[in-house]
Amino acid sequence: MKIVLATGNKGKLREFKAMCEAEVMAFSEILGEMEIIEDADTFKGNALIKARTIYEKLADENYIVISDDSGISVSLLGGEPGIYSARYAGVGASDKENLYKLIDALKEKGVERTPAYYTAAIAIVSKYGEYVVHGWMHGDVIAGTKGEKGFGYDPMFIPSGYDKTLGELDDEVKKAISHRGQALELAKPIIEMLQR
Ligand code: ITT
Repeated sequence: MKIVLATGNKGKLREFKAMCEAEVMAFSEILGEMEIIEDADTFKGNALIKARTIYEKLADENYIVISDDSGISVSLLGGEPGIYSARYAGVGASDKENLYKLIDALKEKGVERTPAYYTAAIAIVSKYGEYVVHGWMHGDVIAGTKGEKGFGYDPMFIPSGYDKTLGELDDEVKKAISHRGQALELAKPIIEMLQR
């Protein structure tokens, strides 16, 4: 069984490749680039849409498809941007545009630092059926950026128990505590079972 990642996000791909012991490839290596409409109202729903779409396009029972739908939620903003994290500054917005839109939203509220959390839903689709697991990472967002590591909202996110942003902390730290890392720990036994 071959593992295919149903994501076009380079930051996610890099993290998955670093965290998975098994060999994984991006769907684009087989199918080329493709736009998938993510119109569900939950992380779980959107993760399933992505994994199902790629599994159906591959049309080969020898594949296990894994997707990740994720985002950041700020309590002060009623959970925004949440499932809209990738298009917070508009459809097709870059990571930087989304990041600065969130910084502006905090500045408008007059806060320098406020609680937030990341969510990741990982969906696994194979000939044996569908599974979804979740992971979370809590911390604070700041109204500015520090560091260049990670991707997306990482330069403004300080995980609980740390005094630096994910833009400053090493990849190994993020790998151990991240929403994606937590979800993948739950996904690993399922993937191993499907490969037997
Ligand atoms: P795929 O759907 O192709 O996987 P995407 O970027 O559209 O890629 P999502 O719809 O799941 O992915 O949106 C997730 C957004 O949330 C992403 O664009 C980032 O801005 C942000 N995000 C998720 N995980 C993150 C992380 O670990 N660090 C920083 N930002 C993250």
